Amino acid sequence: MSETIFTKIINREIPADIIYEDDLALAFKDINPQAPVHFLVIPKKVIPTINAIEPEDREIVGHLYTVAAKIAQEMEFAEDGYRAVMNCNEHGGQTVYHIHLHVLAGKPMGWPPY
Ligand code: DGP
Repeated sequence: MSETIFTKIINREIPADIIYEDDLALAFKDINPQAPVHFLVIPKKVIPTINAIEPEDREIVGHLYTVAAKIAQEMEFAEDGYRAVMNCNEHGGQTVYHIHLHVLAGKPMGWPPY
């Protein structure tokens, strides 16, 4: 599996503002925030895109949402609401090929997202 900058963040080879970590996942603030709150929840396992998710990854991928909701409760934006989204490949706007859940909050989100 090809590694990305997110592997370097997991391995503490480059700095990031890490807000949560467990055996399966890491969450850190996005370097280019698109909302008052914008962080990424990533699996420690390298999975390049949504298309590469295998059946055995179901627990890991589901866990990303559990982590997002836990942080939303802790940061007290769960009730107001938030956007949790994963981009896939070029048309999805993906730039880092290690799946990541964007969590955006702190203001009403627009829809459609373009
Ligand atoms: P996407 O376009 O969905 O692949 O989102 C990638 C996000 O990753 C983008 O919002 C910016 C963020 N990002 C890229 N490089 C870094 C980095 O080195 N540190 C942090 N904290 N975020 C990064």
